[in-house]
Amino acid sequence: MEIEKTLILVKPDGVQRGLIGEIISRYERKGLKIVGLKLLQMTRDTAEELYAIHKEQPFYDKLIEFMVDKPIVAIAIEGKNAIKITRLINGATDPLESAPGSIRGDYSTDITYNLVHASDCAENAKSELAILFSPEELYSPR
Ligand code: FUP
Repeated sequence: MEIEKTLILVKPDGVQRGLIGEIISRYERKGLKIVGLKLLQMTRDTAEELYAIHKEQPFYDKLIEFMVDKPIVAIAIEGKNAIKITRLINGATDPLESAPGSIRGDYSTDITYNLVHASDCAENAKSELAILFSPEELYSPR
């Protein structure tokens, strides 16, 4: 059993469409624990840091424009195999592959405006959490 922390973002389309509660409830119902939560607007610098790995991709500029200067919700989630499980809850990136029952499968038909982000491996989860949260903003038992 692997207890992991991961970063989830409710992207601007999820906030704008009034789906924050619906989206968060899916991770909670699964039994994952919220250990950090806030609404914020990412600066261009933060978005570029988060998506640095995609810098050479043709969709990069559109992705950055979509993500900056609009409200998003950042969620730090902890639980058994949280990285893999949150990505299953989110559904596949390709809207033709995202299964009904997943967040993207139920609420999105678009590969860019796809409601949620979840870190894809332990290394990225650690660095992405550090981009969005200071250590004091994350719950840890005393
Ligand atoms: P995911 O891990 O499912 O969020 O997806 P990726 O890491 O493959 O891509 C990161 C983000 O780039 C996606 F959430 C949306 C965007 N993207 C596009 O806009 N077009 C593409 O063809 C692929 C990804």
